[in-house]
Amino acid sequence: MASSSQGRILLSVTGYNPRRWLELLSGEREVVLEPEGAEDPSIHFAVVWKHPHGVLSRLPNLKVIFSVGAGVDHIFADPTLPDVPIVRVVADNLTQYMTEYVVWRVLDHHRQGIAYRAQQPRKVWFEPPQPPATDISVGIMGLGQLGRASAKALLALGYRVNGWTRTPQATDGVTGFSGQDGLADFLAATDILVVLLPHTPATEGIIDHALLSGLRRDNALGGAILINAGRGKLQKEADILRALDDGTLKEASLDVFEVEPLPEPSPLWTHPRIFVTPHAAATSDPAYLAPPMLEQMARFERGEPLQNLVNRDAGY
Ligand code: NDP
Ligand code: OXD
Repeated sequence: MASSSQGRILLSVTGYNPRRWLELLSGEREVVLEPEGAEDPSIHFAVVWKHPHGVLSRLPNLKVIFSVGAGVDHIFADPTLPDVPIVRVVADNLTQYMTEYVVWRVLDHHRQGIAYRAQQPRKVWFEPPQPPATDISVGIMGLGQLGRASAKALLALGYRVNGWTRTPQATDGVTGFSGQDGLADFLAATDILVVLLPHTPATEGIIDHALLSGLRRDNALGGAILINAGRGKLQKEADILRALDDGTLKEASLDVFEVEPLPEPSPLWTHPRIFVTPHAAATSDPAYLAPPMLEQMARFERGEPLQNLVNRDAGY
């Protein structure tokens, strides 16, 4: 039940219908749906996804920004972003979705899903080479909340797993590499590349032809595979197409794109060796994410520390 002493929430979501967020958040607090609420001094919290730039800096008493997603590049894109703490999503439900996506895409490429889907309409009865998971190395760029859980699931299936991070990390069973110095060795030991990095100035455009050329293609799968569920701005799509055409890459699964929704004329839609999903690897389900967000607001008002804070310097 909303009380007048509580800070109000500005809900600013673009790209999808905010109705469920509105219903759930307003069960406990007063919520103002942007574009209402400009300059409202009683708004202390903003819950945002791709908010219009400028709306946050006009709130005189804004205390905390909550991202409805794990990624916060959509928040840092605002050049007028006020200097208040930013909380991002870390939730079992989201992690579960991403783990399912990664395992699904790795298994599908490994078990020749693309080849079989091409064979079936032609009624071809042919079994391509089938290496065991233990002969395949999956390299995960970004071993954070989502990368670590995906690594654990892949290890349980028998894959060898490498991880690449900004700072050195130790994850059970994962061979770790970090920084620019570790990148070439990480790629050279990787057959299937899974990208779960945030989009920051340091990672923008990192998935280019030169990087893909570093992957191990003389491998049990007959070529290197790319799976990107991090952000579209990490990848150079023209380079991915070139890499598929010149044999640098065998296949790719892409959930995220330089421009979203993926424009209708994009050749990625129809490439026979690319599997496209519409930024759906791990959906933010308000039924799971709104309650902990409200709990954090209550904790903050009791003077307790916020959890899952974004590091502004690192940009994620
Ligand atoms: P975390 O912040 O928990 O982890 C980020 C990881 O990336 C860390 O391991 C970090 O390294 C690493 N990293 C960051 N910058 C660099 C760099 N410059 N060089 C090397 N490694 C780097 O994020 P999550 O795991 O929660 O989420 C990752 C991303 O997944 C999100 O930012 C978002 O973009 C994307 N996402 C996509 C979804 C979808 O549906 N497609 C859904 C949810 C998230 P270190 O360990 O050293 O800090
Ligand atoms: C996220 C996303 O960042 O859905 O959570 O992309």
